[in-house]
Amino acid sequence: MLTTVVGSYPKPDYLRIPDWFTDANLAKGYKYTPADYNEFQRAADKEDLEKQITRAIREVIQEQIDIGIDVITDGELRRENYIYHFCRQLEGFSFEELEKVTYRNGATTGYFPTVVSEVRPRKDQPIVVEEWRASQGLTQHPVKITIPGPMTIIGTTKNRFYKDRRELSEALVSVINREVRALAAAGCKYIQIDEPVMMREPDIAEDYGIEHVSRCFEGLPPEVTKVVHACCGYPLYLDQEDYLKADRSLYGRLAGKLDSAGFDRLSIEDAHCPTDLSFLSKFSRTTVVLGVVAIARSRVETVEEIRGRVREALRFLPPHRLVLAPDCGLGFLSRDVLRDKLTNMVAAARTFPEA
Ligand code: MET
Repeated sequence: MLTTVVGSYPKPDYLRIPDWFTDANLAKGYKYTPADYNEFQRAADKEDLEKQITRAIREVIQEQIDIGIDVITDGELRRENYIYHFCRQLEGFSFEELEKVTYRNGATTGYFPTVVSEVRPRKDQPIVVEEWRASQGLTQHPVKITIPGPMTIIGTTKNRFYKDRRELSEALVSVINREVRALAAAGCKYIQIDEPVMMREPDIAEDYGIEHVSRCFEGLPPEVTKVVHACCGYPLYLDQEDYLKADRSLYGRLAGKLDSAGFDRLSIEDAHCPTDLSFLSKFSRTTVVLGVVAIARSRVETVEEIRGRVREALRFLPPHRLVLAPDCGLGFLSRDVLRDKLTNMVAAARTFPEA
């Protein structure tokens, strides 16, 4: 059975890019905002930073290969987070005019970048293609790239320009689709759109959100694997148990629409809070990437425990349509813990023969 990761890795100590995981880990006192990153960007020695990024990416790529992960990423190591890194490179988003926002029923406050003019690529340049090419240049192993989806971008920014969120979503679809086509033309074989906000806004997901994600992938050749990631949300720090996850029963509600949207793989979480997996039988064509290790809990899942969840999933899905992964990005975990978790995940996967 195949394995993959969802994207992010913790940054090593020598790579001092501020991100919301560092915040989460060091935190309690220091609050990450995009403004901190603005400062960092202004002060950074770009050449030095690029060398550190390359070193760090080389290390995480090698680590995933050594562990035996089939579809690897570059750990998103050059990114402050999986959303803003993309938006910063677009015209239309302001990272200087931030707006204070309270969300998740008042549980979280953040400073959101604002949309202040038409959203389009700056200087007509692709955004993540160079980033992917640099990472892919370090290995023969295919590297998956991740891009935030329209609902997720809208969920962590403030629209001050477009008439409504649907119009902004349309603009984002066309930017993302250009990007996705450019990645395919450059030879990228695994493209993942991160769209966890679908799980927080199921009505919009059903109305047009899922359709917009499928339009982001329009025009791709069949050899490119289209992945959508939809977890139930990051906490603020490791081992936080009381955070407000999206409702997992929504997987069942959205399954039919997601299954007919044309995605090759749908990445969902299960490890943090295992529930009834019978909704998996609603997927008749999509491969499910099942989260079998929790990313915000330091306890390492055993091989037997993971095998148990896989056996349960196999009651509802054939083995060739099941891939194992962590619930989400790995940025909260220490390198030792995440290595142990991924090693157990791969060991469990190898006990299930491919169909
Ligand atoms: N690719 C992103 C990551 O690995 C997905 C985040 S979804 C909350 O962090």
